[in-house]
Amino acid sequence: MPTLPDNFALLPPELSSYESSPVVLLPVPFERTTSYGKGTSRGPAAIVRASQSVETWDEELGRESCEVGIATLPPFLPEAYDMAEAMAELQAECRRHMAAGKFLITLGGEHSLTIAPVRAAREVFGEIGVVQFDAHADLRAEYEGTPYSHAAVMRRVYEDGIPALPIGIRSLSRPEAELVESARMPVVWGCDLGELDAHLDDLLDLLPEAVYLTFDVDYFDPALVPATGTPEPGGGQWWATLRWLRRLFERKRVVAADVVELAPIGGQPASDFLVAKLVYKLIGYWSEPR
Ligand SMILES: [Mn+2]
Repeated sequence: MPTLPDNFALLPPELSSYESSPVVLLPVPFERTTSYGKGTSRGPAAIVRASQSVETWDEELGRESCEVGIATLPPFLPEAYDMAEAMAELQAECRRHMAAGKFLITLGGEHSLTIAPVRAAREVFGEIGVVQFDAHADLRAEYEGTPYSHAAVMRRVYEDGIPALPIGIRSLSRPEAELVESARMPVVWGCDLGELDAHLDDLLDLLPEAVYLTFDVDYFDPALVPATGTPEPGGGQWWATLRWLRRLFERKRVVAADVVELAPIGGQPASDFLVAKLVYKLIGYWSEPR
């Protein structure tokens, strides 16, 4: 069987070269601190593979979003064993592409990696906020001995002084709940997603103009995305989520994004396909005229 190019959506060279593409995908098959189900290291390859079956015509936007140009980089894995050093390596890699003017979408990998592109984005774009789609608050001071755990990533963002809007949260510990309360974080709980249309604009107004989007795919209901390490019932649905994402890209300058925590299940391609289509939708919304 001929091997497929490792290229998102099987785009021809004129639509996927690094030089000519404003959108750059960075696969980061990074998995070190996952605590329950494993397999996020196989996420990026599954997303790229599934993307090769996604229709490039977007019927909602009435165009082929890929015509903007989408480059897929080779997978990047930090070499350092130490988590702080590994994240610094990834941060430097992300900063390079952001500073080159690219819209960088990092494909995880586990959620711990998000701190690297967030810090890179702040270096390059200055004041930013973070919009977090997630089932879990990820606000632990540390988890299983490391402050760089996937379960602590938004705590690092918080301690960096970066405001966040967490959406879809339905799993957290008592200390995390107490931090949400004391820091008055504007959390959109999973059970309140049904009312988000009425509040999203007001919530986005709380953030700076430049926003980093981190999308943990366990945000979705596990009926839609079972292929993730720590699935939680009662998550987001497809069409409503796309509506909120489109609004986010209309209202804010989304400077970079990541899509993390897909842990593919062999023989069940639905999750992989959904996540690939989600990435394509982000590119479509990003490239809409504002
Ligand atoms: Mn998460």
